[in-house]
Amino acid sequence: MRITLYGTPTSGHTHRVELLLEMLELPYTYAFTSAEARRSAAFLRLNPLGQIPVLAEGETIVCDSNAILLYLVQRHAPKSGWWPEEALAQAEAQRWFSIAAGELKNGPATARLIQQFHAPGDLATAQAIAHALFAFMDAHLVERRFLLKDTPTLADLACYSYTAHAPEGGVPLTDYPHIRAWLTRVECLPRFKPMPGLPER
Ligand SMILES: N[C@@H](CCC(=O)N[C@@H](CS)C(=O)NCC(=O)O)C(=O)O
Repeated sequence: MRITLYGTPTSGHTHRVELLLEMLELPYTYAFTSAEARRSAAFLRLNPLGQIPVLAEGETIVCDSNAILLYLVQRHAPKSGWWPEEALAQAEAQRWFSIAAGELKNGPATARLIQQFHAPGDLATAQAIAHALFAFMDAHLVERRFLLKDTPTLADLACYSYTAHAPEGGVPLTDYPHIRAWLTRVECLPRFKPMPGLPER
């Protein structure tokens, strides 16, 4: 069944889904969905929250980036290791999904929206949330190659894009060597595709 991904190239939420589609080698059509298009009646029928990304596969519609990641793996690559099988590892992966939708969104993603795209908001607060998260992540990655273990999982894809692009929100990664090494490991995975404008670090 043909897959369509609704999103924009500069949305980190969309990018994490693109990464997985590329890495699973699933063919898909990209439907560019501008901010105006997200408010159209046709798009609101797909996602009443008016948010990208949305994934359509035949009659199946899945909204929310992390939900889409899980759907794609369970539907197309259930034994691939992208989502762990053991109970505690699943809980840890879910924790990183929550961090991606919480601290990562409210910190680096929001700082980037304010600084790069002139969205309203409190830049200093978003940057402070980002630094608190990155201090935790950097310590977490001292003894790990990836967020859960030694092989990549959906937790890494959910957290990659907005971490790599944090400098666009005035949050440099200079003080976080283990995060930088982890970003490079993700970028070395087969079929990795960058989000446009990947900052130097
Ligand atoms: N929890 C959602 C959040 C998605 C989200 O915030 N998307 C932004 C773009 S990155 C959006 O569509 N915002 C509404 C808009 O810009 O009109 C997810 O993970 O997919």
